[in-house]
Amino acid sequence: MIRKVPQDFLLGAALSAYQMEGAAGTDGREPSVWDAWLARPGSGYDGRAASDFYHHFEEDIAAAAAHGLRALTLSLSWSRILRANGTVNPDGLAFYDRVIDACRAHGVEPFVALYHFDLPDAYAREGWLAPGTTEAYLRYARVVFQHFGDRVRHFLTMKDPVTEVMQGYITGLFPPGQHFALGRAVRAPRFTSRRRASACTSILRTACSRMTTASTTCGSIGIAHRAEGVYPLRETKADLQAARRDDVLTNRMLLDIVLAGRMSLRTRSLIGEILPDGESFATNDEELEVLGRAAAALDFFGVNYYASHFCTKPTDGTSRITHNGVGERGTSAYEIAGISRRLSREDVPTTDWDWNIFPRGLYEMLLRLHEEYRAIPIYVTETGLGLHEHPTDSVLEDDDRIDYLRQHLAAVLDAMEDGVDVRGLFVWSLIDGLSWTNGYDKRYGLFYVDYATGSRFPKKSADWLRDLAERRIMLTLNAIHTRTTKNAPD
Ligand code: BGP
Repeated sequence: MIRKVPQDFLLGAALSAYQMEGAAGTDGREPSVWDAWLARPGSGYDGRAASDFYHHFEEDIAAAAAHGLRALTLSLSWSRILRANGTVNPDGLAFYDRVIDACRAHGVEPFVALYHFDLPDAYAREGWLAPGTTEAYLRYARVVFQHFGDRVRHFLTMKDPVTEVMQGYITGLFPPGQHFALGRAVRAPRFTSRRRASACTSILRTACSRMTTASTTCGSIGIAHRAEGVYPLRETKADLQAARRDDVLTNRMLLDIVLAGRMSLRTRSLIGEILPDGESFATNDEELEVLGRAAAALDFFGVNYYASHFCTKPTDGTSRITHNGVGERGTSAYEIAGISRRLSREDVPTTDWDWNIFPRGLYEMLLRLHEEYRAIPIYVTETGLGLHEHPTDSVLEDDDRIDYLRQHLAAVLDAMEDGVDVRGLFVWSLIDGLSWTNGYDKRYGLFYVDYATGSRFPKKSADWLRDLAERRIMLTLNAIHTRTTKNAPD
């Protein structure tokens, strides 16, 4: 089947500061929580050098442009820009000036995320649960908007807070490394969303209104969430309940807050079901007013999508997580008492890291956002496939990645045909980089990075994307996304 990709559909790729920049102690960058986290005994890898984007950004951005990519999402490192003592580091701003100038020189639109997991270490103690952290974030946001607002047209306040919260408070795989702290997992995103969203929006608007002239346009502001399908493993009452409970924690709560600016009664009742005894959950009028204003002011929504999840009833009252961090298929386990146990389905292929490859989940999530929340422009801000890769003479035939991208782009085109306003797709990732919980052996890049020498070369997927960007025509298999199962049904 031949699919046409609209000319104005943005094809891009994504990067993040901590995973790619390296140069951890260079030009006054202060420590982030990830420096300390990966320095703990037995961690096995760290982000000190990463892909050295810091010294290779010109080459990387030029290569992206030469492969037809018209946009990049990149995150800024907060601890490069604002010091713990509250002063601005001019060298940090100067680095990102050079990056943004390189994007503009190559005709690549930068989508700039203020934050992608790398909290400055100065706020490690209570993290996002401490009011001081959000105050500091707002000071940082003000500096960023005032400095870059005249050149950057798209900002993201944050990438993927749900992953940060789930891994930080449930699985213990991210800092602060807590396990099964459900009360905190529910409080953290709500608390930070409220302040962050409202204040960022108003700061950006003020900065923009001051700068908007005949020759500049006011920037748009969005947020990206990992929004993945959560399905019952079987159509039984118990599995449906497990899927609903899993979904409220990983999708529904945040989608309600960010897109609707309130939590429906159904959402609140589901949160009540999963909270442990003694943990309360209440919203007040002030919070609802702020959330409502922030949701109405959101200009676009970013969807990060990698996999979907199939849920069944937990086996007993014990939570268990076994992380497959090395890519040995079939070694992972995920079960949260009182919520769900995630399993694979025989008919759904998985990656070496046990992630279900399920493009229909992306199609159905896009439809869900469109049908259940307000119509808002959507970008798929991350999607991609992690692989073990071993090139021969600077050639890497990553056909599995091409298949993955083809199927997921087809899912997006299907959703667009069904009325969803999707404006573009960013492949995770432009270059190979650090995978937070898997190190450097799980590669996602369109461009291969030799970590020993810093050299890069395009993989077959980069050439495939260049061809797609030029011809705007793609071959796909037939009917892979037929909408048969409702996502996390009520
Ligand atoms: C997303 C993160 C990305 C990236 C991706 C792949 O949640 O926002 O930064 O890491 O997941 O995940 P992983 O590296 O664990 O395979």
